[in-house]
Amino acid sequence: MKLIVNIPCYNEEENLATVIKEIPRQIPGIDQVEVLIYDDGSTDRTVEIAREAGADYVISNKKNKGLATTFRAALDAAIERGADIIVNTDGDNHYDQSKMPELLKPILDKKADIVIGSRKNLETKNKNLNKIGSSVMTRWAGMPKYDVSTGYRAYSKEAAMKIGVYSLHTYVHTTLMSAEDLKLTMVEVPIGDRPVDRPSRLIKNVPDHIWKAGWNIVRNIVIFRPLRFFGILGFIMILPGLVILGRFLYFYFTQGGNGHIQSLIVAIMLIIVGYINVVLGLLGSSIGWSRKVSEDILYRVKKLELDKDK
Ligand SMILES: Nc1nc2c(ncn2[C@@H]2O[C@H](COP(=O)(O)OP(=O)(O)OP(=O)(O)O)[C@@H](O)[C@H]2O)c(=O)[nH]1
Ligand SMILES: [Mg+2]
Repeated sequence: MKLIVNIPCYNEEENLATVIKEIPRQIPGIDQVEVLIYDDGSTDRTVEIAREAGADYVISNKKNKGLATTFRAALDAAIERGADIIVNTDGDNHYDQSKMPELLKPILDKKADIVIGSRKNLETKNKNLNKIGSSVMTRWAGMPKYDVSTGYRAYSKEAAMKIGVYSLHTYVHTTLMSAEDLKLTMVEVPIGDRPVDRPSRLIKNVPDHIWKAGWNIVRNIVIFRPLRFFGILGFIMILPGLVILGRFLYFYFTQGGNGHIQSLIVAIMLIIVGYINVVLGLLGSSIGWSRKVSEDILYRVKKLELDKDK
């Protein structure tokens, strides 16, 4: 059983050595632990520090491609290098690497496909943003109430091969929605986190992050729950449209058909736009089925490639 610990990095020269050295190399149930650094075009000494601190693999992008894109590439790179389980952690020393055995246990016990390291009871830097993200994901995406923003997670090889990353910003929300869509089993375990005072590499400023992450969550709700999203919007318009139309018809038949033409126009507009939303939901749902087929084909191709290399 081989574990590969992935660390996506963008300018992490300050803390990366501490993180790599804290990763336990002996873990019960695991025969081999390796560390893979995916450097995303860092302009500081991240690559040299990674090598000096004992990383087994260092892969570099020529230029910065963003966390979500690099995360998917890092999962594939770990699978190609023979990982049976992949743990993702961050390069800023935010997470306690000694909690790794607890993070792995549910996968080793075959009780989970993905284990989420939860900071629920702890003080985190972006606590309020995380709470908002979590509540949107619970209410609108129908997700259980996880710590949705944590990067400290373990993935079984099968889960890592299957999950989709439908984002260009952060991978944390899209991967959970994809896992839920794929009916993978997710388990949360409490992990420690440490305060980090270096500026975030991901969050340029809070409004920019709310815009990018918020838009990303909405887009993923449209991808994974189109009928729910457009259906609710549609009915929010169709129902008042019908009430207003009923009122118009009442006056039409009781008061001889004069007046109230504005309410007729509003009612018809609401009903038409609402109907378009329901149709969009149905179309989105059909597109969702072809996405599932494409994901399944991609998974089978990856499996064939792996078997060929054996
Ligand atoms: N590959 C890649 N990694 C990045 C990028 N931006 C940030 N990272 C890495 O992703 C991880 C998380 O980034 P952070 O800067 O710690 O994000 P944060 O705002 O602290 O968010 P949390 O750690 O989740 O609280 C770190 O290991 C970063 O080095 C990027 O553009 N590309
Ligand atoms: Mg961080």
